[in-house]
Amino acid sequence: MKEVRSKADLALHGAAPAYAQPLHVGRPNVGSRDTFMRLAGEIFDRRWFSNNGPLVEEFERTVADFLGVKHCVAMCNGTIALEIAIRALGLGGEVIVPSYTFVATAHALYWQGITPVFADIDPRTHNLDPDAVRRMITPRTTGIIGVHLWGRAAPVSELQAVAEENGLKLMFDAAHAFGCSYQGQMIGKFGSAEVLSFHATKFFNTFEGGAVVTDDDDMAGKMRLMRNFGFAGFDNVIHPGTNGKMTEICAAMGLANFDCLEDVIQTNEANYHAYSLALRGLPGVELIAYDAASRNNFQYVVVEITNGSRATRDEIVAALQAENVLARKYFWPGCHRMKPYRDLFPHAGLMLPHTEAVASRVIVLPTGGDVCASDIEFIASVFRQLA
Ligand code: T4K
Repeated sequence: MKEVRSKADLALHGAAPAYAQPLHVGRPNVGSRDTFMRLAGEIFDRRWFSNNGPLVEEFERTVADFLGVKHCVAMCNGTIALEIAIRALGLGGEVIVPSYTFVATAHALYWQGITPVFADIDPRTHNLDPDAVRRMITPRTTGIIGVHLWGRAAPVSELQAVAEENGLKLMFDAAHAFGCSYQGQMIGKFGSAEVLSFHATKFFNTFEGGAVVTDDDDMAGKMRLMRNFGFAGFDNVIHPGTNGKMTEICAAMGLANFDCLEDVIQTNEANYHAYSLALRGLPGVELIAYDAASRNNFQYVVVEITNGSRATRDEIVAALQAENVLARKYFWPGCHRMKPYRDLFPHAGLMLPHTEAVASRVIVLPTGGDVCASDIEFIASVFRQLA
């Protein structure tokens, strides 16, 4: 890494970028390579690569025990896991979701002919606002999907109350929240089901992967059928289905990564505190807080740029990217402004003022094992020069 330069020298103004190789948001966390290689060797020896192999079964038990849930149904990715959970739960018509989320939450509904109806968020938590959810309920509404954005729990109890009062089903997109807790309980226990993503960029990865966790025996049974074309034994299809299976090599990665969960949290938490110190006191630069009473995985370092800053969010992102620090504007511009949903609801923004404001303020910064103290100091220096 180069020495910190003056504002005039920022790469934006023609100097070479500080990093020859990009510093990414979402670098995969890697656990025990020895465990992975050993398990990969066993896969070759067994010649059993997919279709509910022994490693997938072990992985499912490990995840279910870790979260304290009855069932973990492992899948090929979080998006398919969402789609299958949505079908198994019997959602249809309209389902209320936040717009401020990764687009997969909305796509998983729309792809199945269900209308995602976007409700606004609480600007403090970036999660669904239960009152905004109430306002979006119509006679066609069948359910609510809460998202635990950044691993911070959605308002689970309040959303449960809204669902019960209105006869709606409730499930959660917990793609960011593996290893996090809410009121003393691991996320994974809430609603009818929760959906995890184990994508490479997530706190915990299986290269690609996902799972639905639930205490509901009936739903788990249906999802096991659905992820394997509805097969119940050779030649016997008893349910419509798709191919949502997790492979053995992905389960091996998951088992190898389990050994390092706590180490990753420690690294992420240390980075988070280093960012917090380095950015402290900068006007208009606010690092989002994690609730000290909950377990967090600290996978996302999320900064909001507010009016006090001299530079806009986009100017800061451009300056960082020019230095090869690939900071991200997650989840800009909000699902409702993406073409498929803009076409569906051209004026949705009128109902989503907090979503629009937050989406225009957020920068997500690199963290994980690839990021060291001097990187954080450099990134903070870019903020200091601009903000
Ligand atoms: N619900 C929510 C709330 C989600 O956030 C997501 C996924 C889902 C559902 C769906 O789950 P999956 O079907 O994905 O399991 C990334 C991820 O692709 C996506 O999984 C994730 N959310 C989202 C928040 O972030 P992009 O478009 O930013 O990905 P990409 O390819 O730009 O990768 C981000 C950075 O990570 C890159 O700068 C490079 C780095 N990277 C990426 C990969 C894949 C690596 O260093 N190594 C790698 O192998 O969406």
